[in-house]
Amino acid sequence: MIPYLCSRSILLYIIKMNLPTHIKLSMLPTLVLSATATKAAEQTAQARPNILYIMCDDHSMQTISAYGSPISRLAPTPHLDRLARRGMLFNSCFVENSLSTPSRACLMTGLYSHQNGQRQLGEGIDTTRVFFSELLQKAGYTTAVVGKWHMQCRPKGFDFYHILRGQGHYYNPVFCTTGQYGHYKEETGYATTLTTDHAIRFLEHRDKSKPFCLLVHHKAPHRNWMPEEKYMNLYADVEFPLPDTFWDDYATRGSAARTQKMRVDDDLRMIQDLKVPETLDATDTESLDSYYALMGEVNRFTPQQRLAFDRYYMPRNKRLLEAKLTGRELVKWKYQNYIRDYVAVIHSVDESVGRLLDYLEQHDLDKNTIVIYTSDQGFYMGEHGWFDKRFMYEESMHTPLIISFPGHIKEGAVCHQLVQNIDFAPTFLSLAGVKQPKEMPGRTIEPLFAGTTVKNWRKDLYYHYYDYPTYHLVRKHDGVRTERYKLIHFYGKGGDRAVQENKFQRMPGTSEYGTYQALKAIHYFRDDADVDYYELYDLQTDPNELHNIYGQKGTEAITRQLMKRLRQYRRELRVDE
Ligand code: SGN
Ligand code: CA
Repeated sequence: MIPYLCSRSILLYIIKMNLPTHIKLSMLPTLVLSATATKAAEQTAQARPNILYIMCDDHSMQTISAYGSPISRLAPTPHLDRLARRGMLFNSCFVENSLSTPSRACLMTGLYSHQNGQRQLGEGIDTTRVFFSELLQKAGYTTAVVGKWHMQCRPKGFDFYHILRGQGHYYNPVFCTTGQYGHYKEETGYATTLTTDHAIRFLEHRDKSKPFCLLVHHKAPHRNWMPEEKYMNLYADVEFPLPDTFWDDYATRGSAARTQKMRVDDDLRMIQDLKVPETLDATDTESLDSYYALMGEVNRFTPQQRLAFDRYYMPRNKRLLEAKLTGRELVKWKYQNYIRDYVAVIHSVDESVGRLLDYLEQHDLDKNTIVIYTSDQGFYMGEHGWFDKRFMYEESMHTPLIISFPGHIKEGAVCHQLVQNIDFAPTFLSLAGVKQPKEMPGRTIEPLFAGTTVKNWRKDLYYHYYDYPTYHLVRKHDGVRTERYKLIHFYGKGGDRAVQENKFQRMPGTSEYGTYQALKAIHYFRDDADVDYYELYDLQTDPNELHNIYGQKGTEAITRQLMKRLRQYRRELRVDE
C-alpha cells in the first residue's frame, strides 16, 4: 500500500509540473519501474512467512492433551490442541542439554552447549557467537522477544524486547525493555498474561511492511508453580493418576539416579513448592530458606492477589495438617498438589496460546505465519518419583513441539522423526531464505513438513549435561539416543571436588558462585563419589527406562555400535570434557 500511494503522489506531482508533455511522458517508465520494484520487494518480504515462536519454561509433554497422557486428559489444553489440529505434532523432539539457559543459548546460536559456551545455568555464553535473530534482522525481518530471556547477555538482534529479570516472577514481575537494558520496572499482573499483552502490543505496533519473527517466552510453568488468581482452585477436586514409574527404586541403574535431589517425596519443599508455610521450623536453615523462597513470591502480591492465595491455600493446608498424613499418604498428597498447581499454571499458558492464535486470525496473519510451540526442555510429572529435569532420561530430554504452517503442513499431521533444539535456528533461517552458517550443526526441519518419512534424515542425537554440583545434584553425563536405544555415560568428580573443575563456581561475584554458596549454607551437598559408568536402554522393549541393560549378555553388538557413534560425535563436535 505504501509504495502504491507514493507512486501515485509522484505521478500527480509530475502531472502538475511545469514541463513539456513529452518530458513528462519520458519520466513515466522510470516511475513505473520503481513502483514495480518496490512492490516486488514488498511481495518478496510478504512471501516469506512470519514466525511466531512460543516457548514455555519447563512445560512437559505429559500436560498437553494433544499428546494424550492420563494427566492431560484430566487437565486439557484446548488451545494447544487447536494448534496441533491445525498443524503437526512432533513426537520425537529432544533438547541437547536439559536446562533453561543452555537450551536458550542453543536456540539463539544453533550451537551445542560446548560450542556456545553456555554449559550451565549461570555464566558462560560466548556473546561473539552470531544469534539467528541478527541474521533475520539483516534479511529484513522485524524481530522481537518478550518474556523470559534468562541469559546473562543483552538480547542481540532484536528490534524490540520486553524481558523478565532472570527467572522472572509470576506476580507483578519486573520487565526491562528495548533501549533500557538493565533498567527494570514492575508491572501489575500475572506474568503469563503480561507477556501475552506485550506480544500482542508488539504485533500491533510492528513495521507492517516487513515479515516478523516474534519469540514469546513464558516464565510459566517454572518452579514454584504459582497459578493465576482466578485459576488457583481450578483442579482442587481432581485426583490425578500416579505415573506407572512413580515408585521406581532405580534397582538396575548406577548411582546418579539415586543421588539426585529431585524427588517428590523428599525434595519438593513443603513451604516453597507446596505452599504450606505453617510447617516452618525456624531452627532449621533449610526450612527457613524454603520459607523465604515462598515469601519472595507472596510478598509481591497486591491485597486482592493475597486474598485469593489465602482463600485457596489456607483451608487446603488446614485440612492437610489436621489429617496428619505420614509415609506414602503424605507423598501422594505432595504429588496431587504439585500436579494441581502445575496444571493450573498451564491453564493460563493455554489461554495465552488461544489469544495469540485469535490475534493472528483476526488480523489475517494466520495464513502466512508459522506458529511453533515448544518448551526449553521436558519435565518430570512424578515419573521415577521425580520433578525437575536435567537427566538424559526421556521425560526430561524429550520436549513438546507443535507447529502449524497453513499451506505447508497438512492439518492433524504427526511426525516421528528425530528433531533437536539445534534445528530451530537453521529452520528459522531457511524460512527467511537466509543461508545457514556452516558452523551450525543442526538442520532445517522444513523437509519434515511434507508429512512423509524423510529417508536421509538423522538417525541419532547427541546429548550432554554439565551442571553439577548445583540444584538437584544431577551428575554430569553425555550420551547418544537413536530411535530405539539410548547409551548414557555418567562421569565426573563428586561433591566439592567437582567445584575445582568449575571456574564460575570458584569466582566470587558470579551467579554460579552465589548459587553454590547459598546451597552450601543450607547443607545441600553430599560427599558423592566420583563416577564413570554407562547405562543402556532399549526404548522399544522398555519405554519407561526401568531396565538398564548395559553389560548384559546379548547387548555386545549394539553397545559397540553406540560406543562408536558416541566417540564419533565427541570427536567431530570437539567435545572437550
Ligand atoms: C532454579 C530452581 C531449580 C531449577 C533451576 C533451573 N530452584 O534454580 O529447581 O532446576 O532453577 O531451572 S528454585 O528454588 O530457584 O526454584 S531452569 O528452568 O531455569 O533450567
Ligand atoms: Ca526450564
